[in-house]
Amino acid sequence: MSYVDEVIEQVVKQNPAEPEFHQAVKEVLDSIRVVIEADEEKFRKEALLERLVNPERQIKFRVPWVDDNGQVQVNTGYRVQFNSAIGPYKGGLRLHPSVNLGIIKFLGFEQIFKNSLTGLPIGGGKGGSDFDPKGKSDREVMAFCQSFMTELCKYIGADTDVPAGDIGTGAREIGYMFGQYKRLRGLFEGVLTGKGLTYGGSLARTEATGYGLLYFTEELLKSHGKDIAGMTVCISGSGNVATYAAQKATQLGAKVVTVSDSNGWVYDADGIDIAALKEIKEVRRARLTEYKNYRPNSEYHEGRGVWTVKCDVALPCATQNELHLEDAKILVANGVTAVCEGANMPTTLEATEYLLSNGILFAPGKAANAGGVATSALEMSQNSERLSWTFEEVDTKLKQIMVHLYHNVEDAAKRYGFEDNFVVGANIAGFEKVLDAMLAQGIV
Ligand code: NDP
Ligand code: 2IT
Repeated sequence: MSYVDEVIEQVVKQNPAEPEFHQAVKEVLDSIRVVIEADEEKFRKEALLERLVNPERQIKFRVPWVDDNGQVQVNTGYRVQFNSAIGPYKGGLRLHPSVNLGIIKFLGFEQIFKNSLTGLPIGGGKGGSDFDPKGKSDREVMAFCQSFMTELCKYIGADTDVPAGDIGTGAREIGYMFGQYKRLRGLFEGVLTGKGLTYGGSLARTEATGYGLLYFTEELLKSHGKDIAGMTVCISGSGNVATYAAQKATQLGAKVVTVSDSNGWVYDADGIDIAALKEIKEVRRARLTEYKNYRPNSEYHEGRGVWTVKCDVALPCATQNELHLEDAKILVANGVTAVCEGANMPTTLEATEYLLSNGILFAPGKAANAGGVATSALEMSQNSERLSWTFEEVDTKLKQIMVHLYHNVEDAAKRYGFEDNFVVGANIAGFEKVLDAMLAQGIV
């Protein structure tokens, strides 16, 4: 059996009940097969792949907190410090009831290659908890965040591991966590990114993942002789990534006709009203059912359905495995040109294969959504030099990073004979730098 297949089999056997982690490992190892097989015996002897798929460290801890009724609640906290070959661990914290070790490991594994692709010195990590911020009071969220950080603060630091936001973790949660870290460790340092602007946050970090997704998509289309202006775009999700993807797509002259949440989805033929979306989601923390009050001509539908709407560009921006094979078939039948992932691993392996084999321009999340973590690294730089850059400075750097990233991925795919396969291109380009650093640093 080939070394790659051996390690895939081992991962499945040694980590049962972690299907998302298996999925992420299979996709990456399949893509880098050509690199490994060029020198298989050397890599096998070095146990290079075993070292790649085993986190350097994984921390699991109890998070007790008191709810508004005086009842003690207990959640589970995680931080997986996956790979520090090219820099301190970097990656978000997900707060969602579906969180378990396998989900955090898949996200941490993806983050290794994504962070490498940004060209910046950041390693891969991820964390979170099965705590659900939805429907909780601000005091309950604060109580959870303080308890979570009371344990997490032992393992992180501005030069060791720098967490940030992800699903369920926004500016409010980062603020409470930063406050508690500072109080416990006595350090005002860039230990978290996505901070508020008055205490070390970076301008444009809020917008960065969505904006970066559109800079990438625009460059991808441009390189294929197409212009995003005038195109119809379907977006799933209505959180941080979806909102700023919708905003930038609209600014670039495209028309965004859908957004969604875990209950249902909105179709607005005239183009999503970004101001209304922000007020509903960011200010009022309400549900998308409210959107109709702002735009009476729009439609609200219960359940899934975003991918049934005819579009030129599809941007899944909600969560993993939200775009299935049936959805891919409808998108192709409706003449979609590009599918670019704002979320992490939103497209199932079968759907990805279907899109690729039908000649759709498909951009995997680790490339297309890297603008968020890239801007986090820019926030770390600003914190280190104790300066803050203007919105334009950060946004210009973000755009340069995404355009460069696109061409790097495109070149890597071409170099190995997989032209226009950006899955292979992203995995190889991300892996090459990590591989070089791991080999140089010896057996650690
Ligand atoms: P938010 O919490 O701001 O928004 C998440 C959105 O996705 C909400 O609309 C939410 O709906 C929806 N959603 C979450 N879980 C599910 C589910 N199981 N089924 C259907 N819909 C769901 O998160 P972000 O926008 O920050 O993150 C979205 C995706 O982008 C994630 O995959 C994340 O890992 C990825 N990402 C985020 C980055 C960032 O900088 N924030 C950077 C790179 C990637 P509801 O409100 O109903 O739960
Ligand atoms: O998936 C991701 O890249 C993020 N949630 C952002 C991580 C970060 O450190 O900004």
